[in-house]
Amino acid sequence: MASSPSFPLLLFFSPLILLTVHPLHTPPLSPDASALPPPPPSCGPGQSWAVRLHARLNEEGHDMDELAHLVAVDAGLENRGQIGQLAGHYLLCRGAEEEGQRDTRGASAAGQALADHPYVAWHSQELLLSRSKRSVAFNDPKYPKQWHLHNELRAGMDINVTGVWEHNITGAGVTVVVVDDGVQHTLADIQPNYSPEGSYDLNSNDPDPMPHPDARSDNHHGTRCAGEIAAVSNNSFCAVGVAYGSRVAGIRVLDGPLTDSMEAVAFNKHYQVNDVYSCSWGPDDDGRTVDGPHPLGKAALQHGVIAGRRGFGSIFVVASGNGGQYNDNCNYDGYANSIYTVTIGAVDEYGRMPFYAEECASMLAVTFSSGGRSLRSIVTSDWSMQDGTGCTDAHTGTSAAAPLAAGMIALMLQVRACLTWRDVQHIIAYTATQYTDKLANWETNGAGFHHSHQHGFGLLNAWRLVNAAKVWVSVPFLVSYQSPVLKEDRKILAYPDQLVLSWNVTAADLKQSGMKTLEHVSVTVTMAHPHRGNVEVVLHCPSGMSSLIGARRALDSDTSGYMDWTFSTVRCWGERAEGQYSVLITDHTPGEQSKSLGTLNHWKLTLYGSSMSDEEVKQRQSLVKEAMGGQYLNSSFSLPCPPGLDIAPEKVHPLTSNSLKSLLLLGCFALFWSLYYTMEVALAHLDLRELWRGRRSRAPDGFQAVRLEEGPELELQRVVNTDTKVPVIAGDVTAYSDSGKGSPTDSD
Ligand SMILES: [Ca+2]
Ligand SMILES: [Ca+2]
Ligand SMILES: [Ca+2]
Ligand SMILES: [Ca+2]
Repeated sequence: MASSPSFPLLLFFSPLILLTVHPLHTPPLSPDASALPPPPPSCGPGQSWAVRLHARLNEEGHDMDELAHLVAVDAGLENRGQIGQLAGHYLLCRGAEEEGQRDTRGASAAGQALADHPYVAWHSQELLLSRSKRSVAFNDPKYPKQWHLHNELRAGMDINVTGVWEHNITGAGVTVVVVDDGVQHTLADIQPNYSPEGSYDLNSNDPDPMPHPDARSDNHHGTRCAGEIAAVSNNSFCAVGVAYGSRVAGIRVLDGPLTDSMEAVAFNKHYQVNDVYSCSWGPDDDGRTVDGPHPLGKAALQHGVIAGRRGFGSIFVVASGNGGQYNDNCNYDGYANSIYTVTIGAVDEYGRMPFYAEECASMLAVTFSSGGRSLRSIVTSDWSMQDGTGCTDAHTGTSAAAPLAAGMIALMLQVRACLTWRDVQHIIAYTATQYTDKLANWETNGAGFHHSHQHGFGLLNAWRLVNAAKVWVSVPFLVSYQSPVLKEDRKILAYPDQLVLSWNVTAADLKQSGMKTLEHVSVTVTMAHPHRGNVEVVLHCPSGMSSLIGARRALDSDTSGYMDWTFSTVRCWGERAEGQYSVLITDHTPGEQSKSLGTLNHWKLTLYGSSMSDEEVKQRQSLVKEAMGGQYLNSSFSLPCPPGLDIAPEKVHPLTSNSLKSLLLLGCFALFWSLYYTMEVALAHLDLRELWRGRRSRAPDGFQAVRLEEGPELELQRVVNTDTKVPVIAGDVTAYSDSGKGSPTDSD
């Protein structure tokens, strides 16, 4: 604090320093600029007067600066020059020589002199104005540590959300559901925002997704994700969620054996209540698994985007996976590959790709999470069971990234509730930001979108997402084009040679669907190879944009090749659909340059897109760019929203084993009761009544037993017998292992 006494002095003299230094260091731009030094902004509280000179003086041809000087001298003040761009307005200050002798008498004398002065039309002694920065301040003790919301250390390395909150956009009216190992909804940071209507427990088949204590004390995962999304603000407890005004629900499904049918139920659970499904889990990230949703899960994802959210479509957010250290790649993860999901990867607090992060061609965007040992992790809620305290600063992995994206999508849906599931993906592609990271191989596609396998379209930016959402008109409906299954039975050539497959999509091919521009492009392949991790598959779109859809994976020594595995890419987003597509397949098996070890049996190409022309893509790009100033958020601007479909209430499936049992019991009970009642009426006048009363007294017990069997809600039971696992949709299901417990995508 040694410098503190000199600080006010420095401030005081700074105008004089400016006055003398300025001409020396800045060559005058014009004679005018050199004549008048810039006026200092202020001369201390209560020590300045703003005056306006009579306009007629100017009209009479007087030099206003000179007159202002005369006025200042008459009032015992100093002229500090014209105020900004206001002609005839001057700032007059009490002189430096009066420092230390200032008193109110001197001040009032100056005021009186100005009041009496013939040149002065108006004057005012300036008072300090109380103005607060429009920055959000919370009393939550861990908010200062939530760098992903406001990174003071590294500018730009946060989700840029505070400006959105200042516009009172906090996710109000939107429900995000965390599909995970439960949500401890009794926590102070969760309870006020908890949505029991959107919640369910599929592991215990009851409506309450409360996590269960477990041997490893790790069923904290869902609660941590829920806190990132909707932790309550300003409650003096722990942290703040990205969408702290949204509601958060929980579907408990990861704490026990997971089946395809359970997954299917989870993806559509309460889908008129839940808007966004946050899924921070997926197949094993071991660098050799090729798996994704099975037939029922796939059907449920598809049904969710058609019927969820009154037909606008459920938004499924999935984490790209944590297998980075095993060379894993999210193109081998069917949840990430799916066109129905928003695939989100992670970057650390520097924006760099962390060791655990997976990359792929279907990555839509990235957001923040943990990094190396010395880097900060995500501060969020925690369960308070077992070792938990209700608050943690150690949430990690792509698990922590996906909920941040889900929260940002909730903010978008508040400003525009009728965004479809595809609008959300489009807006992410249009607004995610590109930046420098040495691991990112950015490429700009034919429609002007930048994409990297590591960072998708870039870093999610809440401000940009919400401003674009505000002006976004829904894209035309989804259309697709599928090539025939192309039988090849060709040898996969060894590096540096390659097997080249191509398919030309003509204008006539697209005429029926009306597709003009692309969204996802998928390639489904069946190939035989003794070590499939050595095979590399690259797709070239007509523009020449390349996607590494099948990356090499050193640990994947599987000998069965691929059975109808669908790889997908978002890298041709917005490009023209028409033209020639090529698939380049290379065998990188070391030392086998001369041999052909594998065979490509057959493949097909699927294009997804819409009738949007490339002109319209450009128009939307400039509209989004134009909206980034925030002018639409500031104004009362709003686009009309269609009402959405009237979707029938969720079907309760009557023919599950549990419900059949209940029905049977209910039937038996009804039969018994009617028999009893008939007999009682018949025997009413007989003396045997006492005997029957004895039986009747047990009836309430019987009744209660039936009530318990009925339960509060009949659920689709998980199918235990695998023989009954009938695919409800035909077609491409990859060779899959029996689904075990999905792995939460923590990095630890
Ligand atoms: Ca429960
Ligand atoms: Ca809080
Ligand atoms: Ca993975
Ligand atoms: Ca996806």
